[in-house]
Amino acid sequence: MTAPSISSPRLMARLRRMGEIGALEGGGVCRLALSDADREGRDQFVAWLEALGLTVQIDVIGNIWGLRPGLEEGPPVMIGSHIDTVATGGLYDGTLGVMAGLELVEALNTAQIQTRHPIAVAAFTNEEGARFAPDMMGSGVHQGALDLAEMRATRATDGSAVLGDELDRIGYAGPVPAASMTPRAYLELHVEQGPVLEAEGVAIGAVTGVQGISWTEFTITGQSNHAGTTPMSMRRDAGVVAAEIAIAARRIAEDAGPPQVATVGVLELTPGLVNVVPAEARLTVDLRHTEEAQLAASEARLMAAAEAAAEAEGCALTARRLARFGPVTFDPALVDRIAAAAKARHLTVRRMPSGAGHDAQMFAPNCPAAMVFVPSAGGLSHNIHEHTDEADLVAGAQVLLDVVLNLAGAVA
Ligand code: HGY
Ligand code: MN
Ligand code: MN
Repeated sequence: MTAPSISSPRLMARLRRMGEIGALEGGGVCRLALSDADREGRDQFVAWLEALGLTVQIDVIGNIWGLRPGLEEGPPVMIGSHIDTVATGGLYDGTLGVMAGLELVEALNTAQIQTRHPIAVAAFTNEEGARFAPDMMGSGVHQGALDLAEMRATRATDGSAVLGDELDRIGYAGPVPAASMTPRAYLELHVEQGPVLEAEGVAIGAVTGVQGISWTEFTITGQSNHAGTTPMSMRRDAGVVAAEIAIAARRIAEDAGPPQVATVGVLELTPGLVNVVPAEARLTVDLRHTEEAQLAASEARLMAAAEAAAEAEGCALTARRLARFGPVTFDPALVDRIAAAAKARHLTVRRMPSGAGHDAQMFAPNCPAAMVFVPSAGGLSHNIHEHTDEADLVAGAQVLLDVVLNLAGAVA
C-alpha cells in the first residue's frame, strides 16, 4: 500500500478555481449564501464530487456531501466546512476545508486505498450568517440544533429576501431529511482567522473548542426633524442612541478584558441625510466569550445600556436576537489525535480555542468533532487580503488526511 499524499498542485488549483467564483475586483470573493455566486460554487463542488466517484447527497436545507464507500456500511467519517463567504471574503475561509476534503479523497483514490468506514466530504449551507442569520445554519439544521421551517422563513438581514425562496430559486433544496445522519466523527480544516499561530511560529492548531456567540439587532425609533431648527432639548435622535450602544459595546469588552470581544458590524441611519435628525437606526452587536456566564453578563450589560440610552433620548427600542450559541468543547481524544498527527509529521502544534464559529461546533454534541487550524497571515480574515502560505495549507491538509485515515481505517 503506497502512502497517500496531498498534492499541492491539485489543492491549489481547486482553491484558485473557487477564487474565480464570485471574484471581487482587487481580489477576494463574494459568495453570499444562496446567491448566484453560491450556486455556481455549489455546482462546481458537485461536479468535483462526481468526478471523484462519490455519491452526492443534498439535504432539505441545501447541505451537500459526497460519500466514498468503506468496506463496511455505517456512518462515515465526515470532513466538512463551507463555501459561502462574507461580502468581503478571502480565498480560504471555509473553502480550504472543503477543498482539502476533495484532495484527501483524490489522494486515497490515487493510492488506491480503501477504508474500513465510509468517508464523506461536505459543504454546509450558510455558515457565515452574513446574509441570513444565524451563522452555522446549514450544519445546525443537519444536526438538529436548528429548525428547518424556521430557517426557511428567515428574512435576509437587509430585508431583501426569504431564505426558503432563495434556496428553491437556486435549486438546492434537496431530498435528504434534516437531522437524518450523524457521522462516526467530524473533522474540519480551517484557517485560524486570528494572529496566534503566526505570532508564535506554530504550523498547526489543534482546536479545543469554540467560544460562545451572541448576535443582537437593535432598532431605535426616534423622530426625524430639521438639523438646524430643532433645539437639542426637543430631539429624539435615533442616531445618538445607536452611537451610545456602540460605545457601550466597546466599553463592555474593555472592562471584561480578553477573551471578551464586541463588534458593531451593521449601523444604518434613516433617512441618512446630512440635515435631518435620524428617525430610525439599526445596528447589530456581536459579543463573544469562552465562558457562558461572562457572555450572559455582557449581554445583560449591553441590554441595560441600550434601554437607558433609548429612554434618555425619548426613543423606542426593539432588540432581535440573530444568533446565540454557547461555548463548545471538542472531543479531547480527537484533539489529541490531531496533535499527535502533527508531531508525527514534525510540525509544530499548539492547542487553542477558536474565536470564530464553525460548522464543527454543531457536530460536537452528537459525535467526536474537532478542527485543524493553519496560520492566517497577519491574522486577517473576513477581508479580501486573507492569506495562508501554500506550505501551511498543504501541512494542514496532510494532518487532516492522517487523522481521517486513522479514524476510517486504511485498508490496502
Ligand atoms: O461569525 C463567525 O464566527 C463565522 O465566520 N460564521
Ligand atoms: Mn469559516
Ligand atoms: Mn467566516
